[in-house]
Amino acid sequence: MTDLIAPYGGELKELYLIDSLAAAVRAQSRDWPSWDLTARQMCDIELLLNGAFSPLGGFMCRRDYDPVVRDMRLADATLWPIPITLDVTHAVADRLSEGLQLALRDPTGVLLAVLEVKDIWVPDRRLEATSVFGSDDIVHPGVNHLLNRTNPVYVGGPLRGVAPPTHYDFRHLRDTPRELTLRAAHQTEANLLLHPVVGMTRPGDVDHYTRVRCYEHIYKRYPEHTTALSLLPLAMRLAGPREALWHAIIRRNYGCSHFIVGRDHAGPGKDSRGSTFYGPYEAQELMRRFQPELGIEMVPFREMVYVQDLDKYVPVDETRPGQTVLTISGSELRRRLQEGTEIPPWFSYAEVVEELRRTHPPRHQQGFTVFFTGLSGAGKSTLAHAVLVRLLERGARRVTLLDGDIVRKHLSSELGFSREHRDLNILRIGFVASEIVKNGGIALCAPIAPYTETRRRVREMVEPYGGFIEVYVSTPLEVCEQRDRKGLYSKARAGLIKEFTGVSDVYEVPVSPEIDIDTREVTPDMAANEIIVKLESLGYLR
Ligand code: PPS
Repeated sequence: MTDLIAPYGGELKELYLIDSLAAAVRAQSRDWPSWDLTARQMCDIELLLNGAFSPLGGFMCRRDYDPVVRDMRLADATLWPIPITLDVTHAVADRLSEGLQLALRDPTGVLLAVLEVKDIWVPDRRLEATSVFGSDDIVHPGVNHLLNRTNPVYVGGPLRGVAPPTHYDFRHLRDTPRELTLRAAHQTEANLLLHPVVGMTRPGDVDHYTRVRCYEHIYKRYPEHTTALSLLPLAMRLAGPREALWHAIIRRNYGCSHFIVGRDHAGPGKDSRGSTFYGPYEAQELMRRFQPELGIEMVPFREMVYVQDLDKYVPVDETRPGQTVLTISGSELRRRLQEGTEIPPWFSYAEVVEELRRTHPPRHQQGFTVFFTGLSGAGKSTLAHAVLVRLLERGARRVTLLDGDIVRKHLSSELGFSREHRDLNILRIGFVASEIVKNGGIALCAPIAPYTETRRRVREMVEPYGGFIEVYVSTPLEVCEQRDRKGLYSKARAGLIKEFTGVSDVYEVPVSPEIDIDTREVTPDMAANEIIVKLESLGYLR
């Protein structure tokens, strides 16, 4: 036991109350304000409560948050690169004051922990983005989450844990830092930990069920008793170099002595100008600089490539001129999976490829959404119906039409046309469409959907499960107004309808829709054809 690695900060900060106190807190919590944790916060709280985020004892207050954002240091100067904060709405924050207890519940209402409120503030999230991520480009998933998804008010204070979040999946692979360190101590030969992140990873990533099944296959390839596999319910921020330091601290808390850092650790992909956010080995450089303070040794990995002549993988800078070097990038792999084309045996184990193929059927077996957007009277419903009929004529696919009017009757009957209500309406449509697509169906949606950001969110809800084809029905306002089939434009002009899109409310024109159709120029039949041809060329129909 003596060679166990000490937790970061010297002591494992497990924040759970003993059972009798937890029961008492649960009873008292009835009268306390309450907050239902978001998916991100569910991950953070699990790792705060089980000690993986030691030495943190709760969600950060400003005195820690400010120096962490600025200099990667807590108030007591301990190195800590990522803010761990609890973001809430103004409505909840207004009910809080210093010294109050805030009950933190999972999405089903189960009490997980209590936060003693010490600090409430509205952070400068743009400043946080530029400091932590080095950018405020919303193509960066971490920046996007921070600027568009994070609630406006932060609440800080120490936590007392009542119950750990419940997981029903892969229970045999979930360990707390204490359990994992003890296991390592008993199995002294075990020297490699496979520790995949299963909380929140990059949007569009392979889902965690598939990834864990792949890891289970890989794990079996290691000599027995040398390797452990355990899942880490972490919500990644994709902050590249800063994230590498954070992951190192967490791994140290799980008892690791060494930590492998690759070429682009926790990289967020390309920015909106097509360049990478961080330098190729920037994470390794930062790790090297702070290694003594982190107390965990980095094992740097260079980019590996397959050399055909040698039939083995070598670091890219050790290849010689004349050798045949083969690589398959992430996007190339996705392309091959989508098209059902070959994935060579040197790339991965057959059982892993098989696993990936099962969850990545070729596009013509995937579901997809055709999302029509445009002004009232632009022709969205007419086009959606024309496409519906084409798809039904072909047969073999299940199609659902979520027309604006139908949705407002059945799903959104209580909603009006304020920005907030329109957003709710569109997000409901997005939710239903994503469920349809997840199950291999086709969803045709035809709301006005006037806001770019909301349309983007719907795309993000659908794309993990299948295709998303945005059709901008670009019939100009004058023409829609002239047609005025429902007489709404004239009412809007007369001030009888408030917030009418195009007249007294904005319509943000799509910047890069997959298809743009102006109904002045084509008949509904021709337009439906164009859409069907596009779907065929993308591989969703054949
Ligand atoms: S939104 O913005 O996407 O939530 O709108 P949507 O659900 O598609 O509903 C649009 C239809 O509602 C009628 N209508 C209005 N439209 C825009 N602005 C205001 N204020 C409004 N009030 C009622 C209108 O008939 C729209 O139907 P379409 O089929 O688009 O013409």
